[in-house]
Amino acid sequence: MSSGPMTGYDVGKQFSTSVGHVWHAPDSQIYPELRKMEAEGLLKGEQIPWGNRGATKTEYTLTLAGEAALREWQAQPLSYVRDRNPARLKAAYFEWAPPGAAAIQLRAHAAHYQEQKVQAIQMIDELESRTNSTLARRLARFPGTGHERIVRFKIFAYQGTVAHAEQEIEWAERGLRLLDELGDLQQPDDNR
Ligand code: VNL
Repeated sequence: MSSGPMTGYDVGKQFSTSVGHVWHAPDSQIYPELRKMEAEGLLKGEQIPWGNRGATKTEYTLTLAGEAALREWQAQPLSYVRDRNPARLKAAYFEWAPPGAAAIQLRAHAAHYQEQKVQAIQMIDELESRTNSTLARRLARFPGTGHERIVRFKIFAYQGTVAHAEQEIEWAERGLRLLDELGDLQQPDDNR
């Protein structure tokens, strides 16, 4: 919305090619959230023509109160939650893994983050070249003097994603070396 007026449909489309890479939200959440934000005065909904049969759709625009809420959000410290990491939890109990299962997990883990890394690098390219459509829309609404920082902050966010993905790949590889060292076949001693 801070990149310009949008319908719920546009939000879903833009999301999937921009901020959705760092903040996943299901499509089903979009329309109720837009209505809630309108009720809170953060967005203004307007009926605009849709097709040529007199139908309309709701287009939302960020209000001044909505902009104030964005600044307020940036001024607040993040609250951190304690870790709940399924991959780490599972790894901690690999002694219960059937033969080969731990290695399969770790290879899948590395593959997942390899794909995430590729996508983040691709997004960094789109941002650097300013070809990403959400970014292009956003830049068109701000004077050129502000463009550099808008782009740099978005690239900065994805650099975090790349670094994290690399870290996860290294961790999975470390685990595979460990399994190799341990023979991968160790079953838990059944001392009952
Ligand atoms: C934007 C564009 C944001 C592309 C993105 O992710 C992105 C934007 C934070 O202009 O809001 O990947």
